[in-house]
Amino acid sequence: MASSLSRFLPNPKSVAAKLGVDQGAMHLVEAGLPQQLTELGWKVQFDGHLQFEDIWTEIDPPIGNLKNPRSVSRVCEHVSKVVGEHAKNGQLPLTLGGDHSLAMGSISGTLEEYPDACVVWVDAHADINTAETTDSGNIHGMPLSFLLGIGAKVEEFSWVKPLLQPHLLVYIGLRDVDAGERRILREHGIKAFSMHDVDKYGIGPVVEMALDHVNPGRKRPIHMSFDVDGLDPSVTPSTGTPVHGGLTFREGRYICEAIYETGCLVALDIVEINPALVDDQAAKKTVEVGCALVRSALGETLL
Ligand code: B3U
Ligand code: MN
Ligand code: MN
Repeated sequence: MASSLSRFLPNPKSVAAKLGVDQGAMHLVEAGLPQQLTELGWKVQFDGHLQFEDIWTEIDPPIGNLKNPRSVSRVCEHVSKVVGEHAKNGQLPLTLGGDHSLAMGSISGTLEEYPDACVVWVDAHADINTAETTDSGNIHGMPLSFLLGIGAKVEEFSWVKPLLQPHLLVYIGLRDVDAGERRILREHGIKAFSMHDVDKYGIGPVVEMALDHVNPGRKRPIHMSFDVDGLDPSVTPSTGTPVHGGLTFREGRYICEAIYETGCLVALDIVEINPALVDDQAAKKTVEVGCALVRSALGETLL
């Protein structure tokens, strides 16, 4: 097996409004993730801690109400090139966040190499606001609208090719979706399995239905983008925008195991771990859960 471990670590002036999320990746690596993957049989190529000091700019006034637009755009463009390069080499890029804006880069990189790839997005949030609908101006609440080409064009992000088709995106775990986002999901017929669906059907059938929607023959490459706030805050407390009523630890791992079992996974993101939040014990727990999710997605089995 060949794999690559790509890391995303922006300048301490993080792309997220809450400082500290840039440290998530560092903590996952220091907790031993590369060794854990080596033990699973992966040949891990670690790209090192990408700091983006030369890319991040202190003077970055909002465009509309988008925060840090130039810095985020440049960092994501860089991530897209790194991920695209690894994908081209037949490696499986694992991108560790950092906040979820980075998926704009990682998914762009995946789609360059695998234009027919589908996206499984695990999250409490839909991250599909546009420049017009966003209230917060946080770009981590918007990456999917750029990838889908929905909403007003923002010149700064013109490098993002709208290569993702709405029927190739599916969500699992949603429970905090803005009114404008609901409208977008409805208008574009985007399939979403909320926590209501997980409660109603159980996680096994939900993953099956999600895959039947985006990948009926299980032949398409899969990019899974996993926001740890998809899990319940009791499981992953150290994250910027926790929302009660999320996935259990087992449900989260089950999703990862089931995606691995398809044999279609070509790229993975784990994002939004912020070790600066809550306390050290919470951070340790969240990082351990993050490592476990990655191991499950990359082939760790229970028996
Ligand atoms: N939808 C809100 C909240 C949010 C989205 N993603 C996160 N928070 N992490 C927004 O800001 O767009
Ligand atoms: Mn997210
Ligand atoms: Mn989220």
